Order: sequence, then structure tokens, then C-alpha cells
Amino acid sequence: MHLLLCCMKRVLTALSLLITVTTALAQNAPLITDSVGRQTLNLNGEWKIIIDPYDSGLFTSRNQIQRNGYFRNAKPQSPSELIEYDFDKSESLWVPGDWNSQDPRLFFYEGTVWYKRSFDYQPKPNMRVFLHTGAANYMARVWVNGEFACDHEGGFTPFDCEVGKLLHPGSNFAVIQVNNQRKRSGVPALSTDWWNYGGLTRDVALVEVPTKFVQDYSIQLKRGTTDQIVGWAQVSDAEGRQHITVRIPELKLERSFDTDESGRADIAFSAIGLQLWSPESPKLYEVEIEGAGDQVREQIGFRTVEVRGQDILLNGKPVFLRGVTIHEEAPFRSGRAYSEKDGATLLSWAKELNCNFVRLAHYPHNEHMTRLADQMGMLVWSEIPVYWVVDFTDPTTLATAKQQLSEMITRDRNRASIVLWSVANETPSTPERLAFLRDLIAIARRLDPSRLTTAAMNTVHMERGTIAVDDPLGADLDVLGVNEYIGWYSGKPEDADTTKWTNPYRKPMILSEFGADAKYGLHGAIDQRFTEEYQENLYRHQITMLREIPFLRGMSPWILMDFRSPRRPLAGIQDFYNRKGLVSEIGEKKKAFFVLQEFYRAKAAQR
Ligand code: GCB
Repeated sequence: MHLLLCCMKRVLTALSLLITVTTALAQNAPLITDSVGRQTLNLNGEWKIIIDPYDSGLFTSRNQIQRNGYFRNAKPQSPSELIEYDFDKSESLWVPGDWNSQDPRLFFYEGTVWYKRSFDYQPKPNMRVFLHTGAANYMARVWVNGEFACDHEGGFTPFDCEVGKLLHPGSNFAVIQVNNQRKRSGVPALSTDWWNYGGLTRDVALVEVPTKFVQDYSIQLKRGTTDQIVGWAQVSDAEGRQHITVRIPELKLERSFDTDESGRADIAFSAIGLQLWSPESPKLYEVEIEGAGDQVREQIGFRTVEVRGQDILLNGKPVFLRGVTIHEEAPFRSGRAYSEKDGATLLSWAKELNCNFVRLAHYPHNEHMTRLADQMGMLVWSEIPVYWVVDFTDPTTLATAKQQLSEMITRDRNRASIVLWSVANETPSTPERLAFLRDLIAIARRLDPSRLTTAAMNTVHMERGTIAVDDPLGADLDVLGVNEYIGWYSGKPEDADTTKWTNPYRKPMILSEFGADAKYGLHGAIDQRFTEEYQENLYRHQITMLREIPFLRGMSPWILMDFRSPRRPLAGIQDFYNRKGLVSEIGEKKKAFFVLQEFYRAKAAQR
């Protein structure tokens, strides 16, 4: 019998209406690694907004012939011009932040909102300027001083537009159209079990760099060693050979390398006395990279991660990943989480559970989160939103997924905390999906051979009480992720006690989801759905089962905190929240929290 182990996943048939803009000609600049560590002008704060459900702001004329950003200018160019918008008299929204939780009219809104922000700027000689957007969900188009600058698809990864030539001394303005309409070819596509928060949801800033600069680099510990640092650095726009210098002042290390003609240098040197990064001791070093007159600095930790047989090795030693999944949902206020404080709250609850691992579902979280994970000592699974049913046959969907994967890796490849890149969650087992995901796995390995690849799968076989983890995708992954909802979407919690597991791939497995909804404060019998007792009982039986899975090397139950979902309308209980959290949306701990906490305490003590 072929078993879909969890909730599923209806293919929505509604087509989303997305107007494509023919004027989007400019190429996005490649991402700048560590843009937060550069000279920046912060553009967070109040932005003027216009809500535009019909996308009128894209059109210059009534018959909609030219779609070149009617709202791109801050003001009418002459008093005789017919202009039917005025940013300055409009309302405003806070950036970073989703619009849904800031304005009740926008709670369920899916469409366009135009953002405008004025700022003073004095261009500096020999400097280039990029407008960095941490994330805009889902499509964004950017104009600076009325000129088109760039566009971007994908709601959870950053983009940098080069805008130096569009800026002038004194007052300037940026206009950004953000559209969060779901679309069939998108990543994710039409249906998700999380809120489709729209807007400029992460930090926005101008980033200044010299004409040629250190665009990107990877600095890692070489697998199988404890003191060999390897990597590469790329100077932008290089014409001919350059020097790159890497320094780790605390270790009194300084090494120089020559680039090739394209500005890329391979880096390799020994760092005797290096203290390794681990969850127990998350040591970070300040690392400085200098080249082509540019200098960038950040805190980097050094550790290795690999698979040996059915084990995951951290710094050469087997590790069990005591994890929990986390959505990027803000504790206490709901809405998209974006701040360091939000991240610190979520990760400290995970620490309280005795976790050493978090699965950041189902998309790359903001940069504060992964940097905090480095500082706090939390291993991380980071994922792109190839979620449920995306259009595996559409080449534009594949291109979007590849772009998001590469932006995720480029942003975070120097984070010691990240050990797993996940390419998908609960995708149907079809030949098209396999080809699609194989492409992504190959890219992840090419861009970052130092980490492990995974995906959360839910198509496995169940025969006579035994689950075989035999999704064909398993052959391509380093670590198998499996989601199962025994006792919630199928059977009773007690069924877990007698469920056995087999693994034809002989690889390590992470139970990447299990769980049950419970409303904090709702009490009843252990078989009464939505009570804390039901959830607690389900956790107990899951633990009974997973103690016996010989190839289990980690787990990340679903989920740390209740989060908003449009698919969960049950009045008085869900009220548009998925209630599988171990804590409520305002941090109240449910009974199951303590069951997991105790299991992890004992597990940690076993080492
Ligand atoms: C799943 C999904 C997750 C859902 C969860 C649920 O399998 O991966 O996104 O939120 O189940 O609660 O149904």
C-alpha cells in the first residue's frame, strides 16, 4: 500500500493573475556576500504606501498599453499632468514588516502595494552603491528617482540592485512595487500551510562598496581536518590578477593569495590552534578578507560536517540532532519575524527544549536568525520553498527554484551553524519531480560541497506495520528527511508503538516532522483532539517509536510555536493558526513541550 503519511496537499486549480512587466530589462547584480558588514545607509522605517489591487500603478495610460511603472515617480512632472496618485499624502507602513499584520484591511490581501521612501544621499567618488533588500514577498520591482533599477522574484531571499548611477546629491527616492499574488509557476506555488505575508518583510539598505570589491567568498574547515582552512574569494569586475589577503587576527594569521584573470582565488592554509565551532562551544573568529582595495570582516566559525554510513559526523564525531522546526513567525505579535529580538526569542525557546538543532521551515529565514544560530550554537537545516505541489514541468519554476537556492547558499555559506541544505518539502513522487529536485541537489553540491543535502519526504511504503523509507529521491540525498503524522492525519497516536522502520538506502534519517494540534489551555482526555493532553500523549508514543529506529540521527517535531495559516479556520480553536506549536503564539508552553524537553535532556546526557 502506498501511504501518504501526512496531511495532504490538494492541488488548487485557481489560476493566479500576475501581470508581467515588459519593461523589466535591467539585470540584477550578483549578491554581495556579507552586505550587512559593509558601509550601509539604513532605509528601514516608515515608507509611504499605495494599495493597488488592480495593478493600475504599472500602466501609464488608461488603455494600458505601456506597463512601465506609472507610479514610479514621486510627484507629477508638471501641474497640467493628470496624476491620480500622491505618495506623500498616502498612508505608511513600517519596513521591515509584512503588510497583513500592520493594517486590518490588508490581513487577507494578495496583490500589489507600492512603497516609496525619500532619503538624502551624497555620492562618494569611486564608490558603487547597491540597494539591498533582505526580502520582498513575492515579486518586487524597483525604481530609483523614477528610473527602473531591477526586479526580483522570490519572497525569502535577498537581492542587490546597482543604483549608484541613478542617485544624485541631496534628496532621492526609491519606489518599490511588491506583489504577493500566488501563482502556479511560483516557488512556492498556489497552496501553502503558512500565511502569505506580503511586503518588504526584511531590512532595506543602501550598501556602498569600492569600484572593485570582494563580491563573494567561502571560508571553511576542510573535511577530515581540524586545522586546515579552505575556500575561495571572488573579486568583482576583475580585469587581470589581484591579491586577496585573509586575516584571522585572534590567531595572528595572515595569508595572501593570487586570483586568476577572472578575480577568483583559491584559499588554503593551516590554522594551528583553531578552536572548533560546535553547539556546546560556538566559537567564532573575526575573519577579514581584503582585495582590490576593499575590506570585509565578519564572525565565522569552523567545523566540519559529513556522513559516514548511517551517522552524521560533526567535527568527525557522531552527532544526534535534537531539533525542532521553526516558521519565521514573530513571537508575541504574530506576523513575519524580522528582527534579531524575534530570532533570539525563538532560538532561546529551542535552547530551553535542550535542542542543538533547528529546521528553519519552509524557506530561508532572515539573516539575523542564521547569524544568531552561529552565536548561540544551533545547527541549522535551511530550505527553499519547493513545497507540496510546484509545477515540476515548468522551466520557469525550475529557474526560480534554482535562483532561490543559489541566493540562499550565497547569503549563508559562511555560517557554521548551517549543516543541511534542503531542496524540498513533501513533494509527490513523480519522474518530473525527481528530475527537478536532482537538478537542485546538483546545484547545491556545486555551490557548496562542504554541506549535506536533504529534503523532507512523505511518500514512503507501509507494509504490515513497517515503513520503508524508499522514495526514489532518497538515492540522491546525503541525509533522508521524513515527515510523518501517525496519530494525527492517520491512525491513533498509539499506532506508533508498533510501527517499525526500514531504510533501503542505508543513510542517516532525520524525522523532519511529526506533531498534533493543541490549543494552549484546552484540556481533556488523551483521545480528545486539540487538547494539550492529546498532543502530549502523541509525543510520548512518537518517542517510544523513534527510540527503536536504528538509523535515526535526528528529529525536528512540528513545530516550536503556533503560526498563522489560512488553511486553519476552526473557530475558537485554530482561528487561522496552525496549533501544532509546543508553545502558543504568545509563548505559553503546552504539556508536550516538557515531554520533548525531558527526552532531549536525557539524550544530551547520553553522549
Ligand atoms: C506538513 C507540512 C507543514 C504543515 C504540517 C501540518 O506536513 O510540511 O508545512 O504545516 O504538515 O500541520 O499539517
